[in-house]
Amino acid sequence: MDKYIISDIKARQVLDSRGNPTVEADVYINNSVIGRAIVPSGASTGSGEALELRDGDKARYHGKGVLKAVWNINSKIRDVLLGNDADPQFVDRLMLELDGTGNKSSLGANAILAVSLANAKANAKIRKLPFYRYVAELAGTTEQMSIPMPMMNVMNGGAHASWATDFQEYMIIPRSASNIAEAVRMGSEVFHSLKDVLRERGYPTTVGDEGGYAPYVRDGNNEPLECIKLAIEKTGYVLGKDIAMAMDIAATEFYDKDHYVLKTNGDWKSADDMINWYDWIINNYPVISIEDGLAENDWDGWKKMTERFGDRIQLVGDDLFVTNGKLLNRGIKEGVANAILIKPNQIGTFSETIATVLMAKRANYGTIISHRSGETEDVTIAHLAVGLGAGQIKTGSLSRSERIAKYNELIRIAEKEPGLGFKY
Ligand code: 2PG
Ligand code: MG
Repeated sequence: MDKYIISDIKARQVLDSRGNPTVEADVYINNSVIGRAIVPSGASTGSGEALELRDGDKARYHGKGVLKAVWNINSKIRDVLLGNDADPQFVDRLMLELDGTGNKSSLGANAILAVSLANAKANAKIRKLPFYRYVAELAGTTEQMSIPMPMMNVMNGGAHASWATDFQEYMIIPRSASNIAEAVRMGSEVFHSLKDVLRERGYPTTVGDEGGYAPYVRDGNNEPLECIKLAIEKTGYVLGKDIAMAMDIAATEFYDKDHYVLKTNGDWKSADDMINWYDWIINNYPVISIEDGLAENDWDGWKKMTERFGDRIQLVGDDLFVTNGKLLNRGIKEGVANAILIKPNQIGTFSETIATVLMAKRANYGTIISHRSGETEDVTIAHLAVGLGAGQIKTGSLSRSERIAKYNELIRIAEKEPGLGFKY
């Protein structure tokens, strides 16, 4: 057996797609290969997420610098890992022990994840495997590998677009596509038709953080659904059959103690009101997936919502589960949600991310590997989605290169692996 030893680690501060600092790490194995990873950053974050360490020095980057996290890598983490076996599980365990907190607040989840992913990628490289294949071997999912069906976020609202709408994401799912190139083409065509639909209504076509259009629509939260419907039909696709819709409500963002307060018009809504609203939506539009329809602490509401729609549509827990095995386990036991959004930086290590995906799969929960609203050119999530056979990916609109980079990587992977298709 070859021995794979960590021979060097180097981290630096770089920028994400919003122009905020984030952590990039390089991990060297056997003085020969380097794995590199950049950590993304969320805006609508769940309270249970692992801690993203920021400097808080108001004089630099408005307090958002990550030099402490970078220093933690270049000193503490490097000291512990250098000369050690590069096995990802082992490396992640060493970092968790060094951190010693429940939420990675000592070293920072951004520091830990950058090293964790960079190390995993270096492991793949030294074995001369594409990263998705290495992930599959490690997770035991080689037989389940597939190309993920994308959920494309063509209209942005909420915290990603200065509250143009209360609902955060309006997505399209090109479900009749037979391969990823076709899915991307369908998505791009609808995205451009949507531009015409919005122009006809006199709306600007500037985009939000994830590259979707973000107009302050006149008719509130339902109008984007109507615009997208028109765009799908205008492009010549059959609504629902060729292209379905999905939403991320991100309801935690407008939850206040025990009710929901819409920021666009001040309306108060109970969980029941929200559930009835979704009922109307899924009866009028081909919405087949709703993420964070209720807030992360509204477990009673979530239970009702799952009882009501759980066998009709996909109900995705994002802020609710924060990629955390303990919270997912509670969801499975209590019959809450039927799918989980997977964001490596919510939990903070490569191995814990894999464990959560495997737990969800065992419980027959849908799995969607996801970007963050603050992204980078790093395409690791495309590989995770393929290798783990997650089935679905959420990586933004059909504009802005940090989003497109993941679609482009999926096109390359599919070309290399003609035997892999959608398993969705
Ligand atoms: C979400 C994500 C990604 P953020 O809520 O699902 O779309 O947003 O990264 O801001 O949490
Ligand atoms: Mg979400």
